[in-house]
Amino acid sequence: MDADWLPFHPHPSVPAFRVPPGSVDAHCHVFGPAGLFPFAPERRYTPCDASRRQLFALRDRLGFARNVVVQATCHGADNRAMVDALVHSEGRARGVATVRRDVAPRELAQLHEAGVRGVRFNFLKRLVDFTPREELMDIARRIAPLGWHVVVYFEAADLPELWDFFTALPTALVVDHMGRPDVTRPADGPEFERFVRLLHEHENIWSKVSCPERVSVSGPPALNGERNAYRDVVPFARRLVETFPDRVLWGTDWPHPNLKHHMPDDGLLVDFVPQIAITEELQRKLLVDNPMRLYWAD
Ligand code: 0GY
Repeated sequence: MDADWLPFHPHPSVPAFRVPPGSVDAHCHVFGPAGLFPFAPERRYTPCDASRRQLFALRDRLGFARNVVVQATCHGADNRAMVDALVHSEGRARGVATVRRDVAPRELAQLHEAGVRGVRFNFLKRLVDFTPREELMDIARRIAPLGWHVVVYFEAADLPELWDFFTALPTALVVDHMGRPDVTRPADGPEFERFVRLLHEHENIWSKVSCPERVSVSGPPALNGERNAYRDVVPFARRLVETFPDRVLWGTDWPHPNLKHHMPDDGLLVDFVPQIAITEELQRKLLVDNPMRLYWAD
C-alpha cells in the first residue's frame, strides 16, 4: 500500500534545547505496520508505517520520557495499533482513542487498562464524515465516569458553530494545535480572541500548543532563511502558554501525517519550545506537570 504523503524525517537532529526530566510528548501517533494493523477503509489519506519502536527511539533521541499516542483518522475506530504501543511502553505511554457510540463497556474497560485516558473527536471535513453531535455527546457521557477527557481537532473558522457543543461536554476538553488559528491574522485579533475567551470562560478546557509546522505560513528555517523557525506561530502559542500556564500541552505530532509539502526535523520542533515557553517554570509546566496531571494522575 503506497503512502500518499511525505515520509517522516529519517534523521531528526538532537535538539539543542534539553527538555526537563520527565517530559511528555503529548501528541504523537503510530501507524500500522499495515500488514499487522490495517488502515481504515474510510480513511482520507494513507500514511507511511510508523511503528512503536520508531516512536520510542525518537522519544529517547529527543530526550523525552513519555508519550501520549493519539488515534488518527487513518486508523478509524480501530485502536489496535495505538493500544499495542501503550502495552509495550512499560508504562511510558498513554493513549487517546476513537470509539463509536455503541462501544461495549468491556471494551472501554480494556482501553482504560491499556492506558487510554481520552477520546478524540475530529471535525475536519477533509478528514472525516459528519457525526451528529448527539452521538458525540453520548460517547462523552459514557467515558466521563472513567475520568477520561475529550480531545477535539477543528479549524478556527468553525469554533463559533462548535462553541455550544464544546462547553456542554461533561468532561475536560483538550484542543489540538491551538484550534488551528489563521496566523496571517493578528494574535490579538477577533478570531484568536474568541479562542482565548473559550479557555478564559471554561477552566476545564486545555490547548495543545503544537504543530507550528502545520499552522505556519512563514515556514521552517531552511525555507525562509531565518534562524527562528515558524516565527509567525510564536505570538499565538506564547500567548496561550503565558495566559494558561497550567492548561497547555505540547507534542511533536510525529510522524506528521498528511503533510504534503514540508516534513519537519523533530529536533528543530523541540528547539521551538523555548520560543513559546520562555522560562524554566513555564517549560516544566508545559512538558511535565500538565501532561502528568492529565494522563498519569493515577
Ligand atoms: C494531526 C493532524 C492531521 C491528521 C489527523 O487524525 C488525523 O488523521 O489528525 C491533519 O491532517 O491535519 O493532528 O495529526
